[in-house]
Amino acid sequence: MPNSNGINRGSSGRGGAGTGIGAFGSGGGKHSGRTGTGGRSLTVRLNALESNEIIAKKNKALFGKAFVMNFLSSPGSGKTSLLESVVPVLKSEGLNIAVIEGDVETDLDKRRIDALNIPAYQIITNGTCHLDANMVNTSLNNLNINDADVIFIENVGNLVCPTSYNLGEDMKAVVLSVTEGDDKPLKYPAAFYKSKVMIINKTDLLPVLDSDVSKIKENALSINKELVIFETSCKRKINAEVGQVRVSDDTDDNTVRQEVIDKGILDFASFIKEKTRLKAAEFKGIGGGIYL
Ligand SMILES: Nc1nc2c(ncn2[C@@H]2O[C@H](COP(=O)(O)OP(=O)(O)OP(=O)(O)O)[C@@H](O)[C@H]2O)c(=O)[nH]1
Ligand SMILES: [Mg+2]
Repeated sequence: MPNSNGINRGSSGRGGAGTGIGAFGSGGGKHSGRTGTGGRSLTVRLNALESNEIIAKKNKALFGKAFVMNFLSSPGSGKTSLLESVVPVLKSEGLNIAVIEGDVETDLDKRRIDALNIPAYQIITNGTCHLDANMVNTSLNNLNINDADVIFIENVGNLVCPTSYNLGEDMKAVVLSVTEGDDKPLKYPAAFYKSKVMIINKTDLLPVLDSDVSKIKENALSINKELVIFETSCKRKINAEVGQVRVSDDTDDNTVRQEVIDKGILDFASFIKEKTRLKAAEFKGIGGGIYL
């Protein structure tokens, strides 16, 4: 029922930082298993999330030394564009990268990643609004991650449902483009609460928008004060710096080329590189718990 402010909160409401249920609740959509009413549907959903946790742990073990980042965002904020921008920079650092793409329909995003000459696998969810651990587990039968230092998972474009599902990743990263409005962290808090990183994308469009980056940050940090924030443009070089990229098709050709690159992309690449180093050290048992 609506409260005195006219706000009708779902039954889950806000809770702690658990594995899904209770941590800002979760959305509807094809995942919710509402086959019954009241207690029965909640039981079905709890069982589904418990099973998901078990498979997520298996995925984490299978990922091995690779640092794994799970991208969340609404459709079109620039997740694939961000990968297209950051992967060549990471390749120039000698890192091996693999990508798992999640979409409701089509392999269009995978085809864009194929152009980067790195291993990629497309999960088509057939209408389901999020990836779950089992889908990712199955994808690992078809994707060679043996050499991977970094694995990016691009979740289905949706700021609600994917937040409930641990895929075995090391961290979630939420991408918010400036065209979406500065109120989105407040309206979709789970995505910001559960992420360690926020990427504010499409900053090249700021001159023609009334969006306020400082307000986006303030709202996001009010949900999660630990968020590490990057401001990026995948289309124009904002605060450009000279960096290096590797684009050769030949896996034995490590030639790098100097390019002018958006500073936010370079900063984000440095963050990934450092996390990858820490994850590998942790995996070898010399990290002393610094990573997690
Ligand atoms: N101006 C501008 N456009 C961008 C930027 N990043 C992405 N775009 C454009 O935004 C549109 C969507 O980008 P995608 O990378 O496909 O977004 P996505 O989040 O992967 O989309 P879904 O996978 O469908 O959820 C495309 O037309 C991109 O060219 C940016 O930094 N600036
Ligand atoms: Mg995409």
